[in-house]
Amino acid sequence: MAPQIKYTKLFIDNEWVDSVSGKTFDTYTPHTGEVIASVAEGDKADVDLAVAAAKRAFHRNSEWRLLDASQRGELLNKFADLVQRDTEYLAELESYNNGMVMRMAPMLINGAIKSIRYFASLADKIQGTTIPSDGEVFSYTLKQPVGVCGLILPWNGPVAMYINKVCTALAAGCTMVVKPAEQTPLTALYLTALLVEAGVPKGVVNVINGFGETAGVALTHHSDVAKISFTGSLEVGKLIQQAAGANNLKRVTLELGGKSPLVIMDDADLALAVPYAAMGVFAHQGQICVAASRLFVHSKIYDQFVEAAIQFVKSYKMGNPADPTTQHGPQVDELMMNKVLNYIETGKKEGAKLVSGGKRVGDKGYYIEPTIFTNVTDDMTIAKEEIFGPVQSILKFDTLEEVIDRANATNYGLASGIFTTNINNALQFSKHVESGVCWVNTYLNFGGQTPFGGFKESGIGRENGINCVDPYLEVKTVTIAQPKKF
Ligand code: TXE
Repeated sequence: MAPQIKYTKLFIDNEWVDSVSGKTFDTYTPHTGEVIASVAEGDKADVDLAVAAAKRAFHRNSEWRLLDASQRGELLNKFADLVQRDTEYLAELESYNNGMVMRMAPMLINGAIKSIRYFASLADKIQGTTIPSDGEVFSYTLKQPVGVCGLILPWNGPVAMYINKVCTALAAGCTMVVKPAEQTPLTALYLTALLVEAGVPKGVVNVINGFGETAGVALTHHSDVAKISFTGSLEVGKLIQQAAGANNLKRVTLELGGKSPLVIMDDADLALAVPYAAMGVFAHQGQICVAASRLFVHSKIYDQFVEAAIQFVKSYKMGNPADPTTQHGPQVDELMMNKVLNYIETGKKEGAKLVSGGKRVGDKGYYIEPTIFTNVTDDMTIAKEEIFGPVQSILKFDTLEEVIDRANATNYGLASGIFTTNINNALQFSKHVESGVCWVNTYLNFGGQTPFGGFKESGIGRENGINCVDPYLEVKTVTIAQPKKF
């Protein structure tokens, strides 16, 4: 049975409201392509109201600013309890609106709950330093919340992305306007209702559903927004950086795409490497920023690996993401499905060898078979551009030196991985690979405790980890004269 949809409006100053224009837009389920709800569509006028509410909530005498830091932590822990209480519903709603398979959605939400508790634990550990300045003075630093934040979310992991950004900003003491992706607004709205239930004060968290070109642009150009945290495409990341430069020099955190290399050495344990390589690129139908979309396999084991990879993917069960036995669901929407199918056609035209999958399945919903290309070379489009779909491109290499250079020959630098039983290979690769995350004999291993973000054009800044609140803080140095004699 489809999950009940409870919230479809905008959320401003702790009220569920229609948009100023009265406009709405439809949201769909990727399983069938059918409309499942009509959602209030915010644009500049609504963003202005939401930013004004967030600004009031940031005033030094507001309820929020007067909370103890430890009370912010308590609020987040209460929120974690509520997300835990409603995990099943949230997972079903995520799956319904986004197409994430039910084998995965509750797992991700459980991970996100741990992250909330981790961020909660940081709220009262935001500390400055005392500084031995020269002269008769005493200096110390204060770390203070940056102000109103604009949090722009992608559609590929709506619950996890909301939790990451909102809870980090709350731990830091900021107020915020959230813009969920237009494809997947529903779980963000429900999570906001849970924050209200947990007791978040008025105006601290506001949510504006809407499109990037209208609501997103209004937020990134707003002079009362002190910071933007964005996860999405490289193209939009660059626009956000430009918008920040064009007006008030907002602080910007960007988590963008990737073309992540996964290397399988000839000494790798293939019983481990084959399933991890498949999961690395097929999990969530390839719609993950760290997808292992360039799979480099050593020439000595190339044929054996390819054969095992083809056999492995045959066992994948495709179908309705709501069925808990389904491993492979639909792409998020028609646009993304067609984009991926185009990449598959380009791969064939440019001479890669299609050895598995490659086709759309059915004519309802947005299903694409898990697809494997062999004989892929570095100059091919499918080896260079982010596909964001279930396409495994297998390339051949001969030496570690060579594969490190080839792995780094990209403008992206988000994730990487190596499977090897030789510690020196692992150490050399992890030292020289240009990526924000490097996995050795594992892949897609995340946690609130480990920093996450990209080198090069994969982004700016890090989320998660002990310093995750820093991008939401300003450092203030206070220097006080100390009289010599008294
Ligand atoms: O992303 P967009 P799209 C990559 C992936 C995918 C491609 C396009 O390769 O194929 O991006 O996906 C908002 N100002 N990733 O089109 O447009 C938008 O409303 C302000 C990687 O969905 O970047 C949404 O909320 N905001 C990725 C969010 O930005 C704007 C996750 C992301 O949308 C805006 C998703 C603008 N001008 C896609 N334009 C990852 N890193 O995980 C759009 N938005």
